[in-house]
Amino acid sequence: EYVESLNRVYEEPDRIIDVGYAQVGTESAWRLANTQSIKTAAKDFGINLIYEDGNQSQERQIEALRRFIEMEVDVIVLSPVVDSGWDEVLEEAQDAGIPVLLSDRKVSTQKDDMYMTFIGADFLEEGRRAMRWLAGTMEDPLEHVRIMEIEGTVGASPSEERSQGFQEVMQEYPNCQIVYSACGDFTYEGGKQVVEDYMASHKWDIDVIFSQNDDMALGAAEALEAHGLKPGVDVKLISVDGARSAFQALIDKRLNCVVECSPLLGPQLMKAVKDLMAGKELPLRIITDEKVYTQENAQQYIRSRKY
Ligand code: GYE
Repeated sequence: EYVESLNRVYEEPDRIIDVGYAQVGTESAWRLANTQSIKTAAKDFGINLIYEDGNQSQERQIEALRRFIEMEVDVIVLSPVVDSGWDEVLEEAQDAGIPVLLSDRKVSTQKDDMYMTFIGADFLEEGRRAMRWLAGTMEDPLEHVRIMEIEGTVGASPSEERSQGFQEVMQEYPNCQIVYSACGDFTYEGGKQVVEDYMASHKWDIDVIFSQNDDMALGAAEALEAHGLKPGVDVKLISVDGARSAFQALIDKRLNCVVECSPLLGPQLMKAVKDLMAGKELPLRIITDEKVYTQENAQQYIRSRKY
């Protein structure tokens, strides 16, 4: 279906490739680093990037995709804010012969040939890693652990899969229980609000907070401190992403564990665009390499952090 757009490039091999890129928004440190990585890589690869910020709204992202189709870009890159509801517009892109690549987050569609590849992290594994770390810190395996989960955007693949992975491992520890779960929308303010809301109607009885990103974890830490609790000591805090601010929080002992999720997808993404336009076959899934960081090793790694 994308032969038409490929032909345009084959006929003029020196022509610059136009990529329409629909980003989620500016909700987190991760996202800002992700945008930067993609913009820089586009320049390095000599690709013309048409950037659209979705401001965390699917509607805005769909409008952006329709503009890209209208402009007849060569390739569309989508980081979908939520995973469902894309069938119609992806069908339109397919009908126009424009290939779509997914960056960072996934979509769930009726048909499975609606995109060329998905470049991003293994969110399920990130969730499992978070719970495995917690299990490794429990001195008494029968110790009762009350967990608060601060979830990212509702319906986004990282939120759903981090939860799922965490719970999958948690099942092996019947003494561990998620007693409260609420959405913080991947923002600092959102994380803070979840803790504030809980405080407003409960006596504090949480041992561990599993926050699905750094910004929400740091917001939660601020809220705990405002109520005289010490994050990292009175409440264990686990986070995902690995932004520099989270490394600093590990060093300051306000955070206990960070499961890495790299936003530096730009080079892989632009390489995929080039390969696609050169008629090469793309793997259906490109996964990034990630680690787990703690108070013990944060100091050693903080200087080499790129985001
Ligand atoms: O963890 C969060 C961001 O989709 C993996 O989105 C990404 C997530 C990331 O807002 O910080």
